[in-house]
Amino acid sequence: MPLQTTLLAIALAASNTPSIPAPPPDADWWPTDLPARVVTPLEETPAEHDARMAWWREARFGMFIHWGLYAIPGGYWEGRRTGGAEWILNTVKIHPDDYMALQSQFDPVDFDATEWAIIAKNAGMRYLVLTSKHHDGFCLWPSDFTTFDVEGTPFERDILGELVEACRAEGVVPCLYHSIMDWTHPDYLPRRAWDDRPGGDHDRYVEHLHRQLEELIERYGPGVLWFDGEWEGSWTHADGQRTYDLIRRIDPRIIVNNRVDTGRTGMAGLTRAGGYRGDFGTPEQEIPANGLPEGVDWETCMTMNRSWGYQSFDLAYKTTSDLVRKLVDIASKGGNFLLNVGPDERGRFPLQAKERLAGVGRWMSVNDDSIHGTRASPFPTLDWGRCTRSSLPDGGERLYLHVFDRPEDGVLRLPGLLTRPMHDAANLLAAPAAGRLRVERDGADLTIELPADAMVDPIDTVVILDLVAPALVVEGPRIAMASGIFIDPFTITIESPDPTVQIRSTTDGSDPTFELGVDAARIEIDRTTTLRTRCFHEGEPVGAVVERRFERVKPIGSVQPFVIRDGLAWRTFLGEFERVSDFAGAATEAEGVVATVDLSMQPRDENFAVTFTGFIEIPATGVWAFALDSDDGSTLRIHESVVVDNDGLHSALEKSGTIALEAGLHPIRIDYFEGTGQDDLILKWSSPGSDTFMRIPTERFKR
Ligand code: H79
Repeated sequence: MPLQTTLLAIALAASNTPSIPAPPPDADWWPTDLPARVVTPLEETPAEHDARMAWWREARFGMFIHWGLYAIPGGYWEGRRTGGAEWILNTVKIHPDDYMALQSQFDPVDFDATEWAIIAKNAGMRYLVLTSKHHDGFCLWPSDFTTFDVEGTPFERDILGELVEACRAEGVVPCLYHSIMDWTHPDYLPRRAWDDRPGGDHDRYVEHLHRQLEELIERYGPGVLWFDGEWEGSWTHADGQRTYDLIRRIDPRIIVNNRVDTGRTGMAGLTRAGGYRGDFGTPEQEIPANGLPEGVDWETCMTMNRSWGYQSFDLAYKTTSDLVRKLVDIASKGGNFLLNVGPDERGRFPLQAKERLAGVGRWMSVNDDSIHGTRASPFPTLDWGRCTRSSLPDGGERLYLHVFDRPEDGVLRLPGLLTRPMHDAANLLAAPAAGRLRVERDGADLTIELPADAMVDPIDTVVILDLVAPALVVEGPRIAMASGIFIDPFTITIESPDPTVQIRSTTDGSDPTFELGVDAARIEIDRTTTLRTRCFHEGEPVGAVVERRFERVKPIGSVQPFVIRDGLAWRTFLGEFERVSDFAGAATEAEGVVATVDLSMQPRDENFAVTFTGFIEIPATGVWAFALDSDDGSTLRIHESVVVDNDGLHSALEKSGTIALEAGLHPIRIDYFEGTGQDDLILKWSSPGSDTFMRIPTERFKR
C-alpha cells in the first residue's frame, strides 16, 4: 500500500474503532469520557494525561499471562531439564527452525478464556496483560503479517480474541504484552550466535512490528500495550518515539509502558530523565524502596513462582500471605502490581497458582476498598504494616491502616500525624459496625488501640481512620543539601513541611529546643559544622531530629606532569576476581591506551580486570562529584585516595563520592573487574553546584 493510502486507512480506522469497550453496568471506574480526538503525547495536557491514566491508577492490581509455544517444552529439551521457560530458545541455543516446529504441536484443548477472566476478576484484578507475542516471535492471534501464529497450529482458534472478549464480559480491561526482541523473525537483528539464517533488516522489522501493532489495536482495542526486549542495541530511542507516537495516534487512550523506548533503568525499571516515551515505569521482580517521587506511575511485575512461562518443576510459589502483603506494599507506595501466571501446554493454570489467586481474592473480597482507587501512604514507614488512603467527599481523607504485625501492646502508632481525626474511634474494614477502636493523641502522634481479638485477618487486618483533612505527617525539616565537604562559605535553606510547623536548628551539636534553637530558614555555614534541626508544632517537638555534617576542606593542588598526551593507559588481567584488591599483584595480560573509560579493550567476556591510569583535567576549582556505574566491581582513586568505592561482585550498580580539587591536572586511577554475566563500566562527573552526573568529555583524560 502506498504511504498515503496507509495513513488514510489508519485515520479511518481510528475514527470508527471504539477500541475500549462499553463499561460493564456496575463498573464506575471504567474509562468512558476520554478524548476521542487524535493527539500526540506532546500535545496532551496534564489533565488529559490524568484522565487517560485514571482507570489504570485506580486498578492497582492486574494479571500477567505468559503463554506461548514454550509451554510445550515447559523447561525440558530433548529429555533434559534445561530450565529457561519462555527463554528456552536462548537458554538451550535452539535453532529457530527447530523451535518453530513446535507450532505443529500446539493444541491447548483445555483453554477456556472465560475461566481465566473470571479467575482474574475474582482475585480482585482489574486488568489482564496477555503475551500477544513473546521473544520467540510466536503470535497468539491470527495475524495477516506472519504464518508463525496460532492459526497455523492444530488449535487454530484466535486465543487472543477469545480472551479479549471474555475479559470485556467480566469487566476486566484486556491488555497486551508485545515483545520488541524477536528471535525467529527473519528481519530481526541482532541474530543469536547459533542462528545461521541469512538476511536481517532492522527497518523492515520495525515496519513489520508497526503493521502488527495496528492490527492488534484495531482488532482488539487493548487498554495497555506492554513492550519488552528493547535493550538490544538495534532498538533506538527514535524507534521508541515513533512506535509510541504511532500507537497514540491510532488510539489516544492507550497506555504504553516505558520499555517501548530506551529510557529504562535496568530491572529497577523507572524511566531516566531525557524525554523518553512511556507512561509508566516497570520494575521487574522487585518492589521499589520508599521515597519515590509522587506523580510517577509505575507497575511492579512479578512471578508467582520463579518462572514467567510454564515449568512443572518450579514449585517455589510465594504464599498467599506474601502475595497479599506485596500487593499492599506496592499500593502503599503508589504503584500497581502485575502478578504473573504461566498456563501449561493444555491451557490450564497451575493448581498452585489457582489456589493462591483464590486466597488473594478472599482477602480482596473484604478489603478491596483499601486497594482500588487508593493513593500512596503519607508515612515513610510504619513499624507494624502499611497505609493506603483515599479522599472523602467532604474534603476529609480516609486512611486504610494495614496491620501485618499487631504490636505486642496493641497500640498502632501513627508518628507525626498532626491532622485531626473525624471521630474518636477507628473501625475495622472487615466489620465497620462491630469495631470501635479508641483513637488518642500522644503529642505529635495519633494512637489506635487494637485489641488482640480485633486482629481478624492474620495476613493483613485493615483499620479505617477518617481524618477531617488530608493527612499532614511531619517527619523532619527538609534540608536542600546532603552532608558533605565544602570549600567556600555557603547558605543552606531549611524548609518547613507545612505553614503550621516551625523549624528550630542548632550548629553546636546540641538538640534543638523550641526556646533555644535558632529560628532560621537559612543558615550560613562558614566552618566545619554539624547542623541539627527539628520541626515543632504548637511549641512541641514533632518528628525526628535531622542531622547533617558539613566539613570545610582545602582543595587538593593540581600536578604538572612532564609530558602530556591524550587518553588513559590501561592494563588488563585475567582471573576470577571478587574484589579490586584481588588483581593488585597479578601479571599484566595486555596493555595499551584508550581515549576514555570504556571496555573496548576487554580480553574476554568473563573473569578479567582492567586498570586505567593517567590524569584528569579539572576545569574549575571546587567540590567535584564522581559516579561509577559498574557490573561488577570498581573503584576510583584520585591522588591515591578512594573517591568512589563500588567494589565487590554485583550487578549494575552506581556509587558516587566527592573530592575538593583545584583546577588543573590530577592523577586518577580506575580499577574494574568482571566476574560472570553482564559487564559494564561508566564513569561520570558532576561539576561544583550541579546535581546531575554527566559523561566526562574525552579531552579531559591525559597521560
Ligand atoms: O517476559 C518476562 C521475561 O521473559 C522478560 N521480562 C519479563 C516480563 C525478561 N527478559 N529478560 N529478562 C526478563 C531478564 C533480562 C535482564 C537483562 Fe537487562 C537484559 C539484563 C541485561 C539485559 C534489564 C534490561 C536490565 C538491563 C537491561
